[in-house]
Amino acid sequence: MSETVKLSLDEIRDLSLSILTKSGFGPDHAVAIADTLTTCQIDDCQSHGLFRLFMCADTIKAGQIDGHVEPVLEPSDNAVVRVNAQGGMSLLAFEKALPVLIEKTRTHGIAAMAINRCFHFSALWPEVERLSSAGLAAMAMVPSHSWVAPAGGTRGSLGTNPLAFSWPRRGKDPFTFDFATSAFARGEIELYRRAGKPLPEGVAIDKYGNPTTDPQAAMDGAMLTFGSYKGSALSIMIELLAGPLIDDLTSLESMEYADGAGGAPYHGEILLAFDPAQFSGGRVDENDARAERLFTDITDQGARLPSQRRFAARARNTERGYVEIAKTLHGDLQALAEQAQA
Ligand code: NDP
Ligand code: PYC
Repeated sequence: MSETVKLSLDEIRDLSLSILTKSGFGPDHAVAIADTLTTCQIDDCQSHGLFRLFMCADTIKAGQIDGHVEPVLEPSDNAVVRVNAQGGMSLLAFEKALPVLIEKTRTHGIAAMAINRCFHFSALWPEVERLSSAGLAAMAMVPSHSWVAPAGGTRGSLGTNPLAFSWPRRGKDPFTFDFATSAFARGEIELYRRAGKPLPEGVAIDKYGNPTTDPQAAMDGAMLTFGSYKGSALSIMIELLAGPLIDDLTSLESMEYADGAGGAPYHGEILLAFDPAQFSGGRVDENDARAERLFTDITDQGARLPSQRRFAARARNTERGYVEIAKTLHGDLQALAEQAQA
């Protein structure tokens, strides 16, 4: 980052709350969103921290979202928790359904949460880490807009479709990963465009199907999946599990629904949770130790576990009591706060 501005942890949350409420989100949604953005910014997740306030404000401006609507939990006597966001942001729906998912996972050993009819803009690791901090292993998946070409294709059919996983570790940070199945997240490409930096090779094609490193040409053309046909197949799986399986939209359908309006995509999300106590054949401690042996074997080679950078950022930023964000981003956020008020 070139020039930076220091914001205290309270300032991150206050700035988020102020922009969200002035933009038109009711207090419950504003708090759920501001808490997630603050959590992400403390971990130095630049593409899904404060930067995402622009997407939140654009979503309200596009006129499709209800900033005040209450999510509705559907009654269920099996291991599936369904929560209907009713056209609001996903995060409040997640908060409402989380205790039920934890309870059902402890009852059945495995349970799922389907969030339906939601606008979605956020990173998934804060959600799977809420489950791993309750001692459960968890996965989350979500489609987005059809910005991403399938392997061998020339136009967007798939979303950037993140996959997140978290595994609880006693007395330690969990093993967590969370990544887009596109080579780059859309938010990352937007950050490259803002910084005037070229993309690496292999991230996108332009609207004529030619490889490009120009972020704007990439956004006008199509993004590529990571790992060629492997990332492409994972991305299709996410479309299916977080789309038709749960009676919600694919990224193609989300793009059609938006009909050119800006803001966050509109679709569903699926989370799966596993209770190790019920899968471990009464040998939770031994099996935990075997998982730890694997982590040690990895780190002993000098390889790092995913999320180590994030946990280090969290420890550093929490200890010193502030985060650093780009001065240009801070200026743009202040302008957004003023516009939202006008
Ligand atoms: P990154 O490529 O930044 O990171 C992906 C994961 O890989 C992280 O867990 C990261 O850990 C880990 N990692 C990175 N480098 C290494 C390494 N050398 N060794 C081991 N692990 C490593 O993620 P993306 O840009 O793809 O995604 C960023 C965020 O965007 C995610 O949180 C995702 O949920 C969100 N997103 C949301 C979408 C939505 O529709 N809501 C769509 C797409 C993305 P670490 O953080 O410690 O570096
Ligand atoms: O970064 O790809 C992305 C993204 C899409 C929706 C929210 N973030």
